[in-house]
Amino acid sequence: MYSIKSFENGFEYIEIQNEFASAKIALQGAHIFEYVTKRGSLLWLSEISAFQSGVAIRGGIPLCWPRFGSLDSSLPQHGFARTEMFELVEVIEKDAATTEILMRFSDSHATRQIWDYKFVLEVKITLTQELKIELTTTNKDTKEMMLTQALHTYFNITDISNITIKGLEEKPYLDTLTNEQRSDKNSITVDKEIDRVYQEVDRDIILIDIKKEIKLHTEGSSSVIVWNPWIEKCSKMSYMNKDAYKEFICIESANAFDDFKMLKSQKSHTLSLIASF
Ligand code: TA6
Repeated sequence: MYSIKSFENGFEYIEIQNEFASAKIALQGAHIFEYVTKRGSLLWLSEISAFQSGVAIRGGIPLCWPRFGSLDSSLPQHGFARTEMFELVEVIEKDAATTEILMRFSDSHATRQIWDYKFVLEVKITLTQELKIELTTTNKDTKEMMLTQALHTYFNITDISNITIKGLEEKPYLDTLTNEQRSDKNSITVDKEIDRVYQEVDRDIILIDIKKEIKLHTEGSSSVIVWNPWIEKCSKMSYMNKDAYKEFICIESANAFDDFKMLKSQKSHTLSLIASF
């Protein structure tokens, strides 16, 4: 079952419940900010996140689109999709344990003022014992489109000092804190700020927490960002308590930097993630 709900300020979200999972998805940004199964809550959400028009929710899976990062100074950091209102196209309850939600966002006069392209952006979220999110961009313009994007997922963890990320060993990455290109033969552990853009990613990633193991399978992507602000950066982040860095790790399935996509007119590209735990 599902229903459309809103906070006191009118901020709308869809609440979904089936035999395996429950979830909450904001219409703004098609932003899933809660996904819970009997094994626990997969996504981290800031205790002081805003839920207001034009402000990105802090946590869950923000959509970075049509840009990842801030290289394109004409667009907001991580693009504009995460603060735009999506249309709820349909909710399909495929069976007692599987719910599909389709949401859509198209260009407008306002979007063309900041990014002069005609497009359709569709988000399909499938909720069952695993979470699947598919982000499909269709270039409805006559000119070719360059796209960078990310599913900027905040994963709930027990303690940042006690996680291991496997699957990125030996992969080249840009350390955005030092602007160095590096690689590391070891699995990732975190004991300070980390902000890395990995390339040539071609296998599943496993996030090992003391209470669960999360498997990430991505299609349509060969780049991944690993981010935790640690103490100092966390204290400067909007809508984040000072100790929030202990509670989450971002592992972001992306088409970022060298993994950008060129879309010819009428062509589409889908970036998808299946997270299971
Ligand atoms: O994906 C990592 C990152 O680019 C970090 O550098 C940090 O800026 C984070 O995203 C959060 O960005 P936001 O715009 O959501 O505050």
